[in-house]
Amino acid sequence: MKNIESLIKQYVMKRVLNKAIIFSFFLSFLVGCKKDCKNTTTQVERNSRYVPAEENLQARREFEDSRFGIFLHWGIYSEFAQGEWYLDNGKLQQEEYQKAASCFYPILFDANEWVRAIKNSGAKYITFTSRHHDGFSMWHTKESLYNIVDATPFKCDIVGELAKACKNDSIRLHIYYSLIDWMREDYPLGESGHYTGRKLKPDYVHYFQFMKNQIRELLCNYDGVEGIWLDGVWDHGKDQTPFDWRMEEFYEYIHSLKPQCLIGNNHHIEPISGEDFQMFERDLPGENKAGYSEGQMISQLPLEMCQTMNGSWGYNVSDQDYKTSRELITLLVRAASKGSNLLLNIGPQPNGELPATALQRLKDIGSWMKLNGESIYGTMRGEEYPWGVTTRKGKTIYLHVLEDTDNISLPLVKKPRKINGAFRYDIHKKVLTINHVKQYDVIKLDLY
Ligand code: H79
Repeated sequence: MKNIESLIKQYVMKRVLNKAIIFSFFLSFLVGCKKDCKNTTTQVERNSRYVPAEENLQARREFEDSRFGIFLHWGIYSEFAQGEWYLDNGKLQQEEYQKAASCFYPILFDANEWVRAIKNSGAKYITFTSRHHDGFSMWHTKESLYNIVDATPFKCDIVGELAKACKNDSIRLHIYYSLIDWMREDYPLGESGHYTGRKLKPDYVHYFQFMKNQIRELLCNYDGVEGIWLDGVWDHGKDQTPFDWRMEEFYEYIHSLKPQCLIGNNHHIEPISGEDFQMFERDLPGENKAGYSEGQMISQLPLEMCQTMNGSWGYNVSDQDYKTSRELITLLVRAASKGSNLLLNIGPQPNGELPATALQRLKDIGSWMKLNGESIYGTMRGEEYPWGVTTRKGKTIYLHVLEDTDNISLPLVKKPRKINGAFRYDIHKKVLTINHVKQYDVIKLDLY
């Protein structure tokens, strides 16, 4: 039986869990510590042909400092409300699926409202699906009539609206762009998209040019597109003759248009020359629970893990399995402690609204970030301990206590010249008792 005192302690603990604790040291403590370097490359990676421009390196630093972004999967697939793979999963015919375009009219869509809600969550960037595997373009492309302006009654350039809203609210915009196309004849059929009934006239030279033209539109016609997020390389992962996506050429083209544009590719392998950040799908860097990151080494580039708020990317009406706010905040903290951004996904509804639960989660994360953002933004990766994780910035170590515990131990790598003090971040300036300093190798803190 627990006594009353410990019950009270547990109650208090639950209320303050996830609150960061500042623990600050003098610089001398950090000298010689391996972890004291940013992930951002300041020089060209070994064996790399790509030399990032100065403005690209600056963009990498800003991106890395931002630590938190929101992923939006929105397209005509949202109308079927069964996720973004429904064309393939549902084995739909092309002609039937396309009818969704003719009735796409998201009457409640307001780019400014989306951006406001996202900004208030503390996120610093948005990654938006300009074109998913179903090949439907969410901007007024001249490369195909299968787009939001020419093929829907809505006739509103969604990428354009978002770009304006992001600019107004000073939030970065990245663009998701699928390398797969389940509708076009010239896309060489891979492992997915076999049931659409389209004619197959594989012509990668032609398709590659189409993609380049589309990317040029996205980068040059809209102000403020600062990143390209590519997806689909795995579609040709099992080809007998390795498929040549000509990605390095693609990257060169992108950087020739906009040197500062950050390129990432969800190919589930280590970055190749020309990429500016490394991404991890549904896993923290170094983990492979979702099964996409087997053997994927962690590079020196900025890192980004993407994860869903519920279990789906595109709106899925039957998926109410949302992670709790606490789980999402913990994920953000853990990502930061791995030196990684978190790109957290929302699937907007076909009526143009963000789901109410997603909005609530954004609010909760925002409240937490207002108080504790200092321990996340602009931090470097830290360490993992039984009680939680750390992040670091300059002379400060932020301790994120994620487990119920009354006291914690922080092993020190090097003897600090002086310890300034340990503060409970949530109740400012309350100095914690340092119970035990044994030759400066372990510091023990009583939390209550
Ligand atoms: O946009 C979201 C997803 O639609 C897309 N990436 C995220 C961000 C994505 N979908 N699937 N994947 C990434 C990887 C899954 C690959 C598989 Fe398959 C699909 C494994 C089995 C089915 C393709 C087809 C590879 C093997 C068969």
